[in-house]
Amino acid sequence: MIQIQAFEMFLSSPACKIEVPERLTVSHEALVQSGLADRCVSIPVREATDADILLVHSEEYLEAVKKTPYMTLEDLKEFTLQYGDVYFHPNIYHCAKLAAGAALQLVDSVMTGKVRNGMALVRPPGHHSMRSAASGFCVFNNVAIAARYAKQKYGVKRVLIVDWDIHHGQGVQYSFEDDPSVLYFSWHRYEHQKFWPQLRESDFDSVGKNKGVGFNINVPWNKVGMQNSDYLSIFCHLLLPVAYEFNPDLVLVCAGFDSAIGDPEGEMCATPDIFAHLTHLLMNLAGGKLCAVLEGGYNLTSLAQSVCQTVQTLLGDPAPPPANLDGPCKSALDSLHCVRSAHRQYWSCLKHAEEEEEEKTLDKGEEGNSIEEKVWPEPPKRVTPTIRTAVVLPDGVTCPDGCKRFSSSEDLDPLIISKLNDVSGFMHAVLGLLLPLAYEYDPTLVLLVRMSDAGLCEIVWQQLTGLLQGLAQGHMLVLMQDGEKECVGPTASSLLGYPAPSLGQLPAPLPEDVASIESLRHRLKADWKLLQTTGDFTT
Ligand code: X5A
Ligand code: ZN
Repeated sequence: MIQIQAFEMFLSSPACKIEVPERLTVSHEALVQSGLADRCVSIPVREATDADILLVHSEEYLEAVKKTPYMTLEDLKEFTLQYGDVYFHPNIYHCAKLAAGAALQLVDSVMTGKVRNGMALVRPPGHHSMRSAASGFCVFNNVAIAARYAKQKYGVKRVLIVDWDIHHGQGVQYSFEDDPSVLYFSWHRYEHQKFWPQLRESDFDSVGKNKGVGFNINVPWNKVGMQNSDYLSIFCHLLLPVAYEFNPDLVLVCAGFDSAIGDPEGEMCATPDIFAHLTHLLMNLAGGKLCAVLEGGYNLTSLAQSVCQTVQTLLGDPAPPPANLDGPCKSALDSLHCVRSAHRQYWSCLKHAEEEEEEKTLDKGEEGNSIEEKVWPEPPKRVTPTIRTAVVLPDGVTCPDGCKRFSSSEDLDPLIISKLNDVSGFMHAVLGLLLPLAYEYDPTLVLLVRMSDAGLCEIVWQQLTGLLQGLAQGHMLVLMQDGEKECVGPTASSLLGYPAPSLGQLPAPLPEDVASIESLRHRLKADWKLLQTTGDFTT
């Protein structure tokens, strides 16, 4: 689902050099050129109403912004000066209402089941704007408004906001700081508070307040040049375990692509194809209900490629193999370690996280990854298989809809994937051990064997199959035993790309399971860099 909000009129030369209308036109053009636009349902945009905007912003602020279309350029300039890094054009109030309204239309479409998921391509962006202030190119907080709206209109109990934009969405943080029903996760260029917006409260120790304590997760990047491995490590060892424990009813993504290579603001080195994986990994949460809303992204080439990667994954196409997963850098591991330590008291999946050492010295002058390389290959051409799923079935088992039936041959010798019976322990092993290992191994085929005595409930099995489809370009072979006939349907559903049902709020994993998983992780982490969770080899 795509919504384009493209009109914009700068008088002569743009006041802002990077947050430009071309961001939307190149993104849309790339979606059209790649054939992706045709496969999306277009949802009409609407203006957010005053009531919508007031879900997050103050009446005084809304009234002030309302006056901007009638101001003289002089007055506009002066109005702008009270805020940081934002530009008011006579038309921006209108555009900002449409940007927020587009996010709400997307929420409506996903919550009513009109579409499974979607992306709203909007500007101005939203995540920096606060209750009574514009900031960082943002006027209204599109995603924060969408979260409150979903709670109010659909009774959504828990909303996960994943902010993968390279700036800290301080506006989102402030909106939900003391609200345990909205989990806000943000990673952002920080450089020990040297990078905009240079806030003390963007650091890892801002964990939320009052009832919302534990529900604000900040991952500060203290170096530029972060790469695919750094992003994937944070997902496997922090965001995903916490997200599964939180069990959201809806996932909103502050989808800024200034976290991709080539971006002049972010100066990071993650390639556009990483967004296929970030998206994929979130798609089995909340029964697949995911709304991505564009935030930043200022390198037009990188932006357009990243948007396509995200949309193609939302459409269900297999993800390309992620480029250069050679392990996280020291600085990323230090950040990961700090966040896990700060949150271990709030999340049972992090209970085992190593405690913060007394005087951990960060960044001993070690160089981060090089940012010299600003040229990157075009992401590999992604395929849409004509037949997505084939099944080989014994007689008497009906072929699930949407699958192609193959005739069966001889018996197959099954392999054991895991003996863990406890759901939390199992998910802990999948997210913290199996996924990072598998990503680093980069298989060409995933062979998944279901043992009849595995004791895995169907939903966990579907989660596993769903998550592993991010590997090997989705090439997966599932072997099942005779006694598992009732699981053919759920398995096929997952292979066909239907999101797995939610697991419910996960209890703490059994200590003995955690202990065995952790000891295995420790044994393997010397050889498998994506298994590391700290920069210190000995812990
Ligand atoms: C949405 C977004 C960036 C503001 C940068 C100001 N804003 N220096 O990416
Ligand atoms: Zn940004």
